[in-house]
Amino acid sequence: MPMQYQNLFTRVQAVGPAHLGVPLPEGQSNVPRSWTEPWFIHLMGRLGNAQLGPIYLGGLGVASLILGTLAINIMGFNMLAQVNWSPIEFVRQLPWLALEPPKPEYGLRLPPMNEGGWWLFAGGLLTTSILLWWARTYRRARQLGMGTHVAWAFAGAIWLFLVLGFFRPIAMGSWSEGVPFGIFPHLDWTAAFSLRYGNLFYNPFHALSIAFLYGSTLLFAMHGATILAVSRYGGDREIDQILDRGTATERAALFWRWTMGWNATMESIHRWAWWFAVLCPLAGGIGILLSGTVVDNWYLWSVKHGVAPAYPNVFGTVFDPATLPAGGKP
Ligand code: 07D
Ligand code: 07D
Repeated sequence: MPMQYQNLFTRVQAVGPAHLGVPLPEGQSNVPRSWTEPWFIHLMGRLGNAQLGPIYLGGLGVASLILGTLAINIMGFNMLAQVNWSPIEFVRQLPWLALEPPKPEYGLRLPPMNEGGWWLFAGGLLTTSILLWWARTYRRARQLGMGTHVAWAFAGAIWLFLVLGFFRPIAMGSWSEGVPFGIFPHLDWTAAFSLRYGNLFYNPFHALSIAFLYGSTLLFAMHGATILAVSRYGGDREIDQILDRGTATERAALFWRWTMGWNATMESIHRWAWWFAVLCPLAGGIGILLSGTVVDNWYLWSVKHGVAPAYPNVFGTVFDPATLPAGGKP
């Protein structure tokens, strides 16, 4: 059979009049109509919908964008200062530059601006910006009479973000526990965190988080592929297929019963997707919050609970190096 109509890249673009959506009540948008007159870009249509706009810019959106831009600018200017205000060096070294949190000495106190103050300030602005954007997703969904599932999924990611930079540093009593802003520096922090707490692989919540991350890609692949495979029967019109099941849904369901004996439904697959995606940062955040507060060394914790075997006793008793005095023996 030739590779006919596999529908991986093709996208039918039916061009019609702009879809303006529902009218908004008086005072609901501060955007002049002329700004939001939709336009069409063919290339955008290859990825999604060709129609751009109308975009809603309410108070929450504007405030979020302003604070977010300020935060990114503070990070950028701190990095620029570190390379002596040379734009060329800034671009060249950008992946390695960082705005670091304060030193441990400062605890949760306000440090001088150049010793972590800017980190705290930028972090506060970024957090406020993200929370305002969350409120925007909530309010826009309500305005459209939708459920608030997107907002609550976003809240899952925000939970992990807040654990990393806010809740855990507070629980540990020091802003120095926070993550630096920077492309590779935040990866160095991640690797160091794992080492400091005795290898994060032995943290069961990290494992759960990974299972949901991998599960999300598996479900996404299965769902995306299934719907594309029945789009020739209208399977991509998912709502029609839930309400009036038709031939596409029947086939898709039968395919999975044939291949694995069981099938999700047109509705339940989206519940699976939502829960897998949300549980990834939710479980992860729990795992991070427990590190250093409740558990100091995940490897020794695992040995103690019979999850991991102890190394053979060739070097005598194993101590958690973090509990030893600097460079000393127990
Ligand atoms: C594809 C949606 C679009 C979003 C994008 C990210 C910024 C940052 C700021 C230069 C899937 C936009 C990026 C606005 C620019 C400055 C100062 C989402 C998509 C394209 N990480 N992380 C990345 C963040 C943490 C880890 C990339 C943010 C934890 C590892 C990008 C946060 C830990 C790897 C990035 C955050 C961690 C990355 C690609 C916040 C543990 C990679 C992200 C706010 C969870 C990968 C060089 C992506 C990489 C990567 C952003 C937190 C680990 C720069 C904003 C502290 C191991 N992270 N990250 O595609 O290539 O996301 O790094 O919490 O390998 Mg990270
Ligand atoms: C970061 C949520 C916050 C993001 C928000 C977005 C903007 C930008 C701009 C749109 C991602 C804000 C957005 C500001 C807007 C634009 C343009 C979500 C975030 C609010 N790990 N690990 C995880 C694996 C190891 C470590 C999770 C795998 C090592 C640490 C995930 C491996 C060490 C942490 C995961 C592996 C280590 C994690 C992240 C393999 C390093 C965390 C889930 C195969 C040597 C985080 C409990 C997520 C966590 C985390 C995967 C290995 C360290 C499942 C596959 C052993 C410190 N790791 N990891 O959704 O929750 O992140 O851990 O080796 O903190 Mg890990």
